Amino acid sequence: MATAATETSKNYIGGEWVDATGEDTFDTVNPANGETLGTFPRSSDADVDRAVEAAKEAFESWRLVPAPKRAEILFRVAQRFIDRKDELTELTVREMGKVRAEAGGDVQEAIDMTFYMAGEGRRLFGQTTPSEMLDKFQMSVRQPVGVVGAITPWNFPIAIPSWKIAPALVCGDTVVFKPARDTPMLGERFVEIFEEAGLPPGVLNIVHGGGESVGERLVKHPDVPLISLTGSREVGIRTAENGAPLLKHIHLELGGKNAIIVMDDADLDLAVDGIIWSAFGTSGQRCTAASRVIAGQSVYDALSSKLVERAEMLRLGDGLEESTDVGPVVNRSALAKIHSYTEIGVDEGAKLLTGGEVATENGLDKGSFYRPTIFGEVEPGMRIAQEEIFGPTVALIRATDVDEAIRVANGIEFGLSSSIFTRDVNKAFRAMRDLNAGITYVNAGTIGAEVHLPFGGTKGTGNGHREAGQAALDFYTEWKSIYVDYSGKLQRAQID
Ligand code: UN1
Repeated sequence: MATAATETSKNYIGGEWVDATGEDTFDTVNPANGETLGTFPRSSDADVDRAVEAAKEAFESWRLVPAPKRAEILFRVAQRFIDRKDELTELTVREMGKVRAEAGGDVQEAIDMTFYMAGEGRRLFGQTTPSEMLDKFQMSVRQPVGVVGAITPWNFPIAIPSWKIAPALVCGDTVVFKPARDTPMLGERFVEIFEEAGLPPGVLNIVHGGGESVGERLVKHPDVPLISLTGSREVGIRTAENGAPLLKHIHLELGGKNAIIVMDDADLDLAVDGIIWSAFGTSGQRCTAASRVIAGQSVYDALSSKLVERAEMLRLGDGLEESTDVGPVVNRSALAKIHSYTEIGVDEGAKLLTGGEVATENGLDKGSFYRPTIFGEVEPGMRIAQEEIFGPTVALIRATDVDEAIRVANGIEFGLSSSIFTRDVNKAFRAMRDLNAGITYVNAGTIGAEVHLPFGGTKGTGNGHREAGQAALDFYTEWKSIYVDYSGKLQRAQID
C-alpha cells in the first residue's frame, strides 16, 4: 500500500546533511508492491556546484593524508558494512527488488571491494627502474587526480558505488556521488556509513536527482576531472560527448548482450543451472546477465525443454519472502520495455517458448513482475538477439560447431561477459582466446565476477577502462615519472 512520505531527504555536502535548494522532489518506491519508501530532492545545478566546491576543497588535504591512513577509514567502512549487512540487505530488497540472497551478495560485494581497496593503502605500487646514466635514480608514482563524479545505477545499488568510491578514496581523490533515481535511499545509507567511519568532511558528498540534471552538471563541471558512469549506452555516449570539450577522464561501463555457448559435449544439467541463474537471477537486470544461449545442434532440443521446465518452476514474488526465486523488475517503465521486446521477438518470427507476459496473479499486479521468458529458434541478427533488454528474457540460437558459436557470440555491438560449457579443453581454450569480451567463464554462467579481477568490457560496453582489481587504480590515479640526478653534473638523456 502506498504511504505518503513526510520528509524530503537531504544531500550530504561538506560533512553536513543539507536541504537541496529547490522544492522539486521524487519518490522512491518498492517495485514489489508500489509502497513509497521515501522522498528525495531533485537537486539543482547550485546544489551540484556546492558539492563540487566542498569536494575540491577537501581534495587539498585528503590527497596529503598518507594512503595507509586513508585506508584505515576504509577498513572501518568495510566493518560497518558487515555490522549493517542485514539492514542494508533488507533495504536493497525493498528499494531495488532483488531477492534476499542476492541483496546480501550485493552488500557482500561492497564489503569485499572496500577491504580489497583498503589493502591498497599499503601498496599503490609504482616502479623503480635503472637509468641509462650513472648516478641517476628514477621511479614512477601514482598521484590522485581530483574530484570524481560517481554516477551509479540501481541494479547494484551498494556494490557498484563501492567499486567507484573505495578506489577513488584510497587513491586520494574526493567524490561527488549521484546515486540512481530508483535507489536513492541505499545511496544515502551508503554515505552514512562513511560518515560513521570518520571520513573527513567534503571527501564524499551525495547529491540526489536525475541524470539529465545532476549527472549532466557533474559531467560538464570544470572542477570534476574524473567521471565514472555505469549506465546505458546512450547515456554513456552523451557523457563522453559532454566531457570531451574539457578532456575529462571518463570511465564508462555500459551494456551487455552476453552469450552462453553450450557445446554438444557439455554437462547439460550444469549448463541449465548456469543459464537459469545467469538469465533470471536479479530478474535479468545485470549488465552481465545471459540474454543469449548458443547451443550445439545435438543438445539444442534437450537444452531448450529443460530450460523451459526450469523457468516455469521459478516462483515470482516479493524478494523478502523465502519462497521467491525471482523478484520484480525495477519499475513500470522497465516492465513496459521488457514486454515490448517480447512483441518484437514474436514479430520477428522467434518462437515464444515460455513467459512473455506481465505477471499479475496473487497481488503481483501491485508491483512490476515479468514472467521468465525464453525465445527459441532465434536468428543471430534479430533485435532480441542484438539489443540489451535488461530483463528476464533469453534467446536460444543454434550453432553447428565451436567456430560458428564463437562467431555468433561475437556478432553484437557489446563485449562484457561470455561463457562456454564444454568438456573439451581445446574448445575451452579457443573460447578463452577468441570470445571478444572483457570476461569469459568456462563451465559457469555469465554472472558472478569477483572484486579483485578487472571488470568491464570490449566494444560498445565501454571505452577501454576497467573497474575493480588493480585496473581500477589506473583510472583513479595518474602516473608521474620522477628522475633524480645525483651526479652533480648535467647528463643529457639519449645524447651523453
Ligand atoms: C552489473 O550487472 O552491472 O558479475 C554488475 C556480476 C556481479 C556484478 C554485476 N558481480 O554479475
